[in-house]
Amino acid sequence: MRSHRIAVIPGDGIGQEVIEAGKKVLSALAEKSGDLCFEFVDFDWSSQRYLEKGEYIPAGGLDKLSRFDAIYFGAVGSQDVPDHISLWELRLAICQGFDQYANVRPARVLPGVNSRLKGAESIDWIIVRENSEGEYSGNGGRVHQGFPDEVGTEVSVFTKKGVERIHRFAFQLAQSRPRKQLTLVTKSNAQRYGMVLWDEVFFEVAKDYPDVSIDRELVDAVTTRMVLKPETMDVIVATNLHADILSDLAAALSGSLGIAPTANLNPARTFPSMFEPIHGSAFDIAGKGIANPVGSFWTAVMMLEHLGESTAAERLMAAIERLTASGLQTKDLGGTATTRDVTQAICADIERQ
Ligand code: GGG
Repeated sequence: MRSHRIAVIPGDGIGQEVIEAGKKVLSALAEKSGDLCFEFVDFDWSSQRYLEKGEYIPAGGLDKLSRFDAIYFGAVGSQDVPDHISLWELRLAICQGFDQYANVRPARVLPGVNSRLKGAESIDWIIVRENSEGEYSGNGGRVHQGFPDEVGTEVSVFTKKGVERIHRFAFQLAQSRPRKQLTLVTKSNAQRYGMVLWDEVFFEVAKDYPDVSIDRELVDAVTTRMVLKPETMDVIVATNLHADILSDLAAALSGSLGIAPTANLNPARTFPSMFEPIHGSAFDIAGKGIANPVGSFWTAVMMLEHLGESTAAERLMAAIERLTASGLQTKDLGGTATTRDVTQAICADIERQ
């Protein structure tokens, strides 16, 4: 029996609902396989906890988390806590604390899903988001607060080490795909220091991967290319902020933010990696039972792949595709199904296979 210890952090809003659904699906998969099991340990780290106890992660929390095989995360964000506190105290504390520098975001139109974009069937991208530095370095400050000459700075930091490792990761990922194509996203026309280093290191690393075809696109231009020529891209590497924005666009073009998954990888495996749907806490629909759990199921597929459970990952992905093809879809995809309907359907499918 292969057993995996999974730390579960549902977090805020619909994170609670979709991660509960994901656990059910993973348990159904384990039960069906007979030789696989998951030990889920729940953590109540959330904005609710912050409001009650003044902290998202308790003392020693990251140390405890470091002993798990993977982390299954929901969402963070609350109307009652400023966003810069919730994001930095929970999601970024884990991503940066565990050096999960490679954030991987696939985008594809699943069977039966309608995109508003003509030609969207050709979307088959993986966006690689630098996940440890850049615009999210936390380097800045505020002085003269409350006075007319108040100043706020937010300084992006690009280190050669940080840039090289994410480009290398993106090249290796592109190399593993049939089209072997990698697009560098940049803004080095306007930002002439960090972004120029970002570009220079990319072209240096490219020499080690001659079989990968490359191109370079400014971040503003790449948005139009994603809409007008989606078939021309494969793997896309972008900075922390640029990739965050582009992946929301990619998810919307693929049908809905509700289906998009993410892996926050520590490729060296010195710490556990963290898997989460791209969407946030969506408090406008939280508690209504209508959130789309497909993003958390696809996220579970990425977690299974990372855990070396490729057969289970393929089985789950096939079940997700049968589900979307069946037309049983939540409101974000134009349907009327609830989170529970979709979860029950996929568990039943896994049981039948
Ligand atoms: N599951 C993703 C999530 O909760 N995201 C919250 C968020 O605000 N993310 C912004 C970011 O990571 O840049």
